[in-house]
Amino acid sequence: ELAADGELVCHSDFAPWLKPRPRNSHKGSFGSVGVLGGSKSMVGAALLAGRAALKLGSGRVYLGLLDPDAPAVDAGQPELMFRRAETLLQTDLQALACGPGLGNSGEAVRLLEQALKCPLPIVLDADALNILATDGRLEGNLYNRVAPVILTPHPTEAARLLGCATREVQADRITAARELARRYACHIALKGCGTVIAAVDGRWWLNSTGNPGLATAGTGDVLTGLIAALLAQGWPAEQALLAGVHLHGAAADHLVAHGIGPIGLTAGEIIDAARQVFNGW
Ligand code: NPW
Ligand code: AMP
Ligand code: MG
Repeated sequence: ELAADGELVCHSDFAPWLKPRPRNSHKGSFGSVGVLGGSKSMVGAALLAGRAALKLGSGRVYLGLLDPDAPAVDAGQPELMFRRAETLLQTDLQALACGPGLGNSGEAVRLLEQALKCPLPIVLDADALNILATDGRLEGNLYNRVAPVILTPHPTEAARLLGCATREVQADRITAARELARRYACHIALKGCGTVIAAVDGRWWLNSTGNPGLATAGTGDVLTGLIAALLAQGWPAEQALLAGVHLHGAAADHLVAHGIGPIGLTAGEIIDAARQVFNGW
């Protein structure tokens, strides 16, 4: 029932997972997301991922920030709960998002290693990918995992993971995405204009939603949070990835259709638009 090789991502790829909320549900019914990231000067990236996870329906969202001076509350989103980065992984969670603003300190490497050992579905983005690309020891943690792993590299992160140049990734994006899926035994979203999604088993898709309004700081961090929210709500990794990428682009298209962007569209605005589009699906 899923798309064959090289199909465009479409609604029917994940429609069976778009379920109405049961009347007797409660916050525990919709999973808890943990976001690991936010080192000095990049706390905003983790906040964006956490806010996106919250507004895509996670029952609870916990942030584990590495910056010791980071505030203990998000004044713009006080629903988010804060943990010390070391204690985040001891929280009862259903999905993890690692990487937004994580940095590449020794502490970041150690925490990522611990996160990969947790039996939870996990999205790795941004600096988690950069660490994976530079620290050969971590790759082994991916192969014997039972819970799924999703990598969401932009072209330069993909190039680091493949040990090649960005222009080589861009010259054949489909091959690059499929090679990443094979090498790292993960589901892949190779981001950029026309995001390519590759599943571990070799199948791949192209996403047609999105526009250059997304070419601004923080939009990738938002995508990470959207996907983590679906994972925490029990979606299978492949459908969470397809739906998250499609929704992220559709949210940007919705904003442009309403005259908000492409120029000056901000990552935070994608979050509310994604919520609106998702509730209409
Ligand atoms: P160029 O040079 O711009 O043309 P990095 P990062 C290239 C956090 N953030 N096609 C790009 O190319 C993240 O979460 C924090 C082609 C450049 O060379 C990370 O932790 C924010 N090339 C950390 O910052 C908001 C492309 O990639 C290189 C491309 C670093 O992440 C911002 C840059 O990549 C940010 O999210 C494309 N489509 N896309 C916050 N508010 O706290 C990218 N490139 O060096 O990995 O830096 O992506 O900014
Ligand atoms: P990042 O580079 O990690 O912040 O991620 C940027 C996000 O914006 C990814 O989801 C990209 O696919 C998306 N994006 C950036 N530029 C474009 C574009 N020109 N068209 C469509 N999507 C884009
Ligand atoms: Mg990014």
